[in-house]
Amino acid sequence: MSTLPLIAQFHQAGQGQVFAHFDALPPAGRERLLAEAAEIDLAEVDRLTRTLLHAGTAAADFSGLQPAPYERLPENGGSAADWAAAKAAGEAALRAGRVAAFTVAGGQGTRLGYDGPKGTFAVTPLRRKPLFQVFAEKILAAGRRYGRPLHWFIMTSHQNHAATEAFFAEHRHFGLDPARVHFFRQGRMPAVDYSGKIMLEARDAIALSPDGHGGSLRALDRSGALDLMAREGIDTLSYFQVDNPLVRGIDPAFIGWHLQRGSEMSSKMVPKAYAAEKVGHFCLQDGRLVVAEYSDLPMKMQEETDAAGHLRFIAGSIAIHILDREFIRRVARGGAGVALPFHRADKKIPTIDAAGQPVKPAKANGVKFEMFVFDALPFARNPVVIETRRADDFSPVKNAEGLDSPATCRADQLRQFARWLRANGAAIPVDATGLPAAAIEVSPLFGYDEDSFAESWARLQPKPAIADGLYLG
Ligand code: UD2
Repeated sequence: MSTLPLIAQFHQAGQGQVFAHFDALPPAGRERLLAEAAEIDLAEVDRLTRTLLHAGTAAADFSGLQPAPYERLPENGGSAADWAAAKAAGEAALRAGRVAAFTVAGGQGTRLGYDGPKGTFAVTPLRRKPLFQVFAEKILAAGRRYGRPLHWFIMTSHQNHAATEAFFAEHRHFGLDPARVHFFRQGRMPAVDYSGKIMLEARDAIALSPDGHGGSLRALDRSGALDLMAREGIDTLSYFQVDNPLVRGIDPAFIGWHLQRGSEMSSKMVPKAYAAEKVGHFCLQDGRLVVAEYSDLPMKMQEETDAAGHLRFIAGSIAIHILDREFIRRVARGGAGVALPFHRADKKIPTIDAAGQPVKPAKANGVKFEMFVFDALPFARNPVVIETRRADDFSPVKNAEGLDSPATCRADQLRQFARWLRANGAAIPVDATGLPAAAIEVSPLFGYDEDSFAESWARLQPKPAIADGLYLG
């Protein structure tokens, strides 16, 4: 760490342009700029500029890439006994209070065109519950079921942190104990132009943006979340994204597979629906588990099929993981070659010209740097990938219309509720895709997976008629 004053450090690193307008700023503007500059690790920016910017965008090396093995569901040839043992082990861990939930909610929701933290987006078919409420109720219900209320960590961004906290306060944390809901901000990285200069967004503001969901590992460490987990006897963190209300956020079988194998990081896969589906691929490279993103893996490889005509790289990553607490700490601190790599994204970055006037670029004018959480997998001991049913775990809200939109997610929720009802003997007509005609909704507090649903349904007397507008709460 240099002992030079901050501004001098920027000059020395060739980044003096950050302070070009400093002398003309009012005190509040100076303070803001200095605070933002203090967040920046100049050595890291220099390293990224040399490796990711000036070295160009060399295509990733996919030689020797093999499809990763995974634990198949019993219905697809996996061992029912192994799955039952995993579930029992996961339930024991939940009863022992070893598990916490973790949601990454720092993204901007740009594609959805929704203004506000994405977790506040209304998503359920009848009650229009926001995403955060769906997760909160699942966590509350799982805590009651296993007799140990769960802690829930939520990673926000600088942009949506205050709004997220206010939303929870306004809704009384959806019934959760506020002392067990923990918000923390993810880190930020400066954007650089094509000559490696840190960009300004305004005369008193650096162009900073979230450091990617991979930044969650550092943020968990920095925020004290890992220490809190250690104090509470929690060693297992269940990670999911804010955009996916179908997720089994607390899944005993998944937790059990992870713990029984002594895994440091485990993941769920779904068989890809079609070659061009936009998910990462679980692969083996030099014997290590890696995820090759859809934007990186050449389409020819994505289209390869095996002798039976199935996609060869079939294992799609749906961004659901379990992480070991001390593994997070190790990766966050970046010891002995285990640091997460950064990825570059070329973007149109609003900035200012030499006179301090705003510039709205028409094409990409710089680069942002992001980390991805799945890049931790190659460092993990004994990583496990398990198969899950898409219908039970994955229906994200990403786009305003079409694929992965509020409409497709609503239909998938309705199908899930209808499946649970039918499996327990309720007569509810559905179409060929399993979609019921009636608008129904099951509160996670009534049932958040098939087991908890079956228990509540068995207790329910008299059974309600299935009609439009039925809410089981
Ligand atoms: C991600 C995965 C993709 C697939 C898909 C499943 C990447 C690069 N790709 O695609 O392989 O698994 O999800 O839905 O991850 N987030 C933050 N901070 C950030 C950036 C993102 O918290 O700086 C959160 C964001 O709030 C969201 C999640 O990470 O919950 C995913 O972000 P995304 O929408 O950028 O990922 P996507 O859809 O490109």
